[in-house]
Amino acid sequence: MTHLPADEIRSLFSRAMSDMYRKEVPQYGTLIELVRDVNREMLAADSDLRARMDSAGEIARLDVERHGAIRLGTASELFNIRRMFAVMGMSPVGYYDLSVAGLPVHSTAFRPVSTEALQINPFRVFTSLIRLELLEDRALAAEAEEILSRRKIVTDDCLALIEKAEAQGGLGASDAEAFVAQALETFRWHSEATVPAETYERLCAAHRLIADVVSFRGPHINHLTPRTLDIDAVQKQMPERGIAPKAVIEGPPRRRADILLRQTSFKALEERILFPAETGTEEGTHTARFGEIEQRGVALTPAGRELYDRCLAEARAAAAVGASGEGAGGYVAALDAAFESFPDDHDSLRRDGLAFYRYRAAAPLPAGLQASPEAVEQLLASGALVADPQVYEDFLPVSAAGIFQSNLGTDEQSNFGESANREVFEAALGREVVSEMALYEEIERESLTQALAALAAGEVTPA
Ligand code: OOG
Ligand code: NI
Repeated sequence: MTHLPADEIRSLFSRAMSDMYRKEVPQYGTLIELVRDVNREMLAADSDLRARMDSAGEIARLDVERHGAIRLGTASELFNIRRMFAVMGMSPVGYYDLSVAGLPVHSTAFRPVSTEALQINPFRVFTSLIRLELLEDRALAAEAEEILSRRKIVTDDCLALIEKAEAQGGLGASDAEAFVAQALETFRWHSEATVPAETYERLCAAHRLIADVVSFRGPHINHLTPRTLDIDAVQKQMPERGIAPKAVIEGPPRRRADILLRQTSFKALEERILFPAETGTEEGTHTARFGEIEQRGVALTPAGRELYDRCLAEARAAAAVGASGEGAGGYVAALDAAFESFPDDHDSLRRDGLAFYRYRAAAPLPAGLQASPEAVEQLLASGALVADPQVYEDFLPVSAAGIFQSNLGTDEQSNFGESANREVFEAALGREVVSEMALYEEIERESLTQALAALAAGEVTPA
């Protein structure tokens, strides 16, 4: 039997998710249109950018590129979600400890890992697991655990299809369609809480994230984020379309050679929900779902990341010192100043070993040059070899914490103490998380080997 490729199942799923979220949160549709308009203008105005993205195989993915986020309650939920995403060719990449930012969760990102799969559709889901063990109120933690033990977030039909996919190594077209429809159910919004208002209030008092997970039937998708080529332009135009963004853009400052990830969000909606009551239901409100945009730049090596973390810490410390009345402008100035020492062109980033690239053969080997690793600089200078920046496909814990905080509806800062626990997370997941650095490194190494072989053999892939 022929299987539908996992990459295609992922594309179907990400489209279905986007359609569902557009109906649930109309502002998301507005944001998608704004991002599409800005991207089109950018690509029309900058033919170099267009040509570069086109030959790197990155134009097609831009229009469909999204990431979403969900929050889970138990180890077995994480286990089954991992199996569900595997059917769509998505693996857990990276471990993010958010307890450092006062949040009772740890997370991973499910995403495709190969260059080809990323070019088809890089759909990612930032997935957090709440950590009831960090709650001081042990009785409440036990109550939350009991409530969670009663819910089933994956439908029986979906589980059956996951098992079938695991047994057969994939799904046929009609099974894949049924799987997508069933999987979507897991992420749907439910306006009926499963707990009485009084329980919800106590969960909120422990932490709003805990209430968001424990009080509902399933892990509603809480945002879907399109990728823009100019986040400053989108941020500026958001108010014109009736959307109010948070004050500062998370991540690195605006640069000529974009690095990592810049993100901004609009505040969570206050939504009407119904609590079960002794007689009938009782009305209340909950804030969980929001909108976000992002701009992605080049992935950094461990050395580049260390430099990034240092610059960011410097900017945050400087902005905190001079914070009185300066607002977002003060932070932006501090950020620009702190990143002055960070090289801002791709040749320097590459030569200094700060960022990851993907190599390709672009023109025949010039006479007198060897297709060897020692000749890389000359081959690049001659145009025979091209180094495309590898897009950063992952997330940033400090930025994620900022996004979480701005959307909890309060600026609550709990102190859970730093307590990463990757072993517990991986035990729940049922496998180890993939190292993102190892992935970028392998893509760089493999692409260079292949490009040199192509040059040596006289096979040049036309751009
Ligand atoms: C996830 C927040 C993190 C990002 O883009 O860094 C995130 C959440 O609120 O569940 O989505
Ligand atoms: Ni996000």
